[in-house]
Amino acid sequence: MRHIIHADLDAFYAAVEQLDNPELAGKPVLVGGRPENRGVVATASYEAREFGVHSAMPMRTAVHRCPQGIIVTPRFTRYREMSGKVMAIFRDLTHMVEPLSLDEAYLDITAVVEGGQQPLAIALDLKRRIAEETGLTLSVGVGTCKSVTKIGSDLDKPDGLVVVQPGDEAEFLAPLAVNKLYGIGPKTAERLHREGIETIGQLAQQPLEWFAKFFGQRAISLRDKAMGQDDEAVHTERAAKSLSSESTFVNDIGDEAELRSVVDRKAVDVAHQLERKNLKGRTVTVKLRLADFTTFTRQSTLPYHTNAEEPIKEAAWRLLSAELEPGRTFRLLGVGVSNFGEDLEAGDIEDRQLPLFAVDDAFDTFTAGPEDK
Ligand code: TTP
Ligand code: MG
Repeated sequence: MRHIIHADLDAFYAAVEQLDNPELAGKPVLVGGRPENRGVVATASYEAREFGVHSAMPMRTAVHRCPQGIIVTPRFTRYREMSGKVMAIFRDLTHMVEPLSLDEAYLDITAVVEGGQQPLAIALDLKRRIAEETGLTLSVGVGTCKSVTKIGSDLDKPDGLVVVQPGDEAEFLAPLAVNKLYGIGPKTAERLHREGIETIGQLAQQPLEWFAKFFGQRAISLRDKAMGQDDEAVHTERAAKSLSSESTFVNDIGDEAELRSVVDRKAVDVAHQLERKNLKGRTVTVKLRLADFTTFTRQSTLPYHTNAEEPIKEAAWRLLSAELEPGRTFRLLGVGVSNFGEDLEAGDIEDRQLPLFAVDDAFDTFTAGPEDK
């Protein structure tokens, strides 16, 4: 049997701001872009959440709901630094840590439990260390599988602690709404409601054939999760799946020539990283942050794997130039390469003679999303 902790810091960006500026302690803090720049809320302190403010809300709406809210511009470098301290404390407890974002991780504590410590004592000790050594508060879910602990850490926030004893998983999940299950978004929840299924317990009672019809490929995995029996391991030290290089500018850049030279530098940097690691990739991604902190990525897949500078530069520039608009300025620019592999027939020289782009361009957009997610 596994013993797992899911740990997630409370109101992370806002908590760091309150920690660094004691005048903000106990006050409604809105971290994000300015309302006049059409900024969005990255996160809000719990004092501000009482007014109905939440992540990804336009700052204009947030200010309307919570006029006394204090707007703070995000400081990503500082958040990354604090995240490093927190993850180091996690790794001091167990080397089996799977970070999910800057403020969130799964910890496999099986060995610690087998060494004689109680899961509850381990969790309390972890919360205390985080508080004492960083000044932040941590919410923790403890249990025998990932899906249960992830729900647990969220249930009693802030400063939460939920321990689900072995054997109690299904009973713990049963009364909760289906949308709490990882993998069930609003659309699936709506489809389930139409079938009369509101709770995880009602879902777990359905026969396997029903799951297969309703969820297709995901049937087994979702059934296991609904029953509190998912068998997913905590994945540590994943091999790098992408390499990237990014810069945040002191002054936002809008000038085309200047942007082009930044893209070229970032592309060369990534190409060198690939070469040093003896890797080639097919997918080129640019990451962009606008003046209002809206952050998004655009990507394009090459018809072959490469670590050559030119095709990466060209692909990145093509993606960025499609995003240029009069008056639009950029605060951050990054270039990444992923989708690693090797083409048997294509050497570096042949690479350059192949057509540059395939058609399966894809993109995803998120607003002031958590970094590195
Ligand atoms: P979360 O852990 O989702 O949120 P949180 O830590 O602020 O609050 P909670 O107590 O509910 O855990 O995300 C961590 C950080 O990621 C958050 O502080 C800010 C950032 N973030 C965004 O920038 N945009 C978003 O839409 C979300 C959800 C988070
Ligand atoms: Mg959090």
